[in-house]
Parts: sequence; C-alpha cells; structure tokens
Amino acid sequence: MSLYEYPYPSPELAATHPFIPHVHEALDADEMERRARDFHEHLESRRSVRMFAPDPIPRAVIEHAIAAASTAPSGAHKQPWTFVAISDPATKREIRLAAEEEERVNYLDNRMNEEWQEALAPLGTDHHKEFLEIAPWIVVLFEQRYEVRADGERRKNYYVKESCGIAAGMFITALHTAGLVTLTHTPSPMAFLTKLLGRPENERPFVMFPIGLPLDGTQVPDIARKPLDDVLVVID
Ligand code: IYR
Repeated sequence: MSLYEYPYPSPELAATHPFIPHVHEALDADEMERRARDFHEHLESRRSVRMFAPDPIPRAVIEHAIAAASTAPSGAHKQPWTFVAISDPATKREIRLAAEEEERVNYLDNRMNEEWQEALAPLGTDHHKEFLEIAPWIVVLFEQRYEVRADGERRKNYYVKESCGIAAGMFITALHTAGLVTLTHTPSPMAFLTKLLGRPENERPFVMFPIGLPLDGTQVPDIARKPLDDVLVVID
C-alpha cells in the first residue's frame, strides 16, 4: 500500500500508534548551501588526538554530547546503545592497564599482521596508552545485541552495528562542536570492558572514546582527507 495514495497514518494505525506533526525549518537554497558549507568547514577542523591535557571537563558537557548522540536514528527505533562515562581515576587506570596488555600482544607478539602494522605506520601508534589515564573522561559505547525488558523477556534489536556507528559519529561531532577532542579507540579485543565496567550479558563494547582537551603543543599526522571526487559518485 503506497503511503502517498492513502492517508498516513491510516486511521487504523493512528488508533493504536499516535502520530504528531513533523516540525521542519524551511530554508531557501542559498541558506541551505551556506549552512552545509559552514558545517563541512567546521568538521574539516576535527582531528583524532592521542595527547590529552589532564584538565577536567564538566560532566554536563559529556552528558549533553551523549544525549546528542542518542538522537541517532536506529533500527526500529530501538536505540540499541549504552554509553558508560568514566572520570574515576582508579577505573581509568584499570582500563589503561587492560588495554595496554591487549595492545602489547597486538604490537609485540604480532597479533596484527605485517600489512596491518604497515597501514598504521603513519600514525606512530604503539602499545602504550597513557592517554587512557590522562584524559579526564573515557566514554565507552556498548552495543546492545538484544533488549532485555523489565519483565526479563528478550527482544531482538535490528541493525545494531549500523545504529551504533551512526550514534558514534554523532557523538564525535557533538564533542568537536563543544570544543573537545577525542580518539576513536578500539583496543582489540575489547571484551575486558564488559566485565571491568559491570555491563550485562546483552552488551558488547563497540568503541571507546578518551575525551578532553589537547595537550599544549599536540601534533597530529600530516595526512589529508580524500578529495570529494574520490568519495562521491553523482548520478543525475
Ligand atoms: N588498536 C591498536 C591498533 C590500531 C588500529 C587501527 I585500524 C588504528 O587506526 C589505530 C591503532 C591501537 O589502538 O594502538
């Protein structure tokens, strides 16, 4: 049944599932282009940073960024994510030690093959992860493989990886907009985080974000983004 041929929602649907008018800010074409260009420029200045200053960041800033991320679209609107925000120094230390042990195996015992290590060479990363203790916040995004309802019943979640990936992108964007820096960090394997942070069986760590201000004098790799022509195909 085409939504264009019948009223949407149908009276039957509206009777069981409430609908409300969609609120939309109409822009003229010039304003659209201006905002799109400005937003692109804003995002071009974002860089992943590995050297953090220890300066504290107010919890409210992190909470707003997580609330922003949680507006992400998700499969069947299940919002299959949990964000764990950590500023407790003892917990950050435990995370650092566990992550460094996993990374030691990756780098020094060659769990990452040569091709992978070659791809990482320009970033100059190694198994030391001091930033996990120095950054004032670590946020771990957990994916919820399935939902556990209040009565204990399990319900499937849909497109969990896609949903969490979108939420992660929106979180990174929110942090950048708030003047913070982060590193999209996936110590591998990350399973230790489930136990360390006391998360339930239905959750798996998806990605970890140390967050704060860049250390004074921080340098980043001189690497360029692909030009638009390399990432865009237009069919019109
Ligand atoms: N997880 C390791 C290795 C690593 C992998 C990728 I792909 C990167 O872009 C960067 C690092 C580490 O965190 O060092």
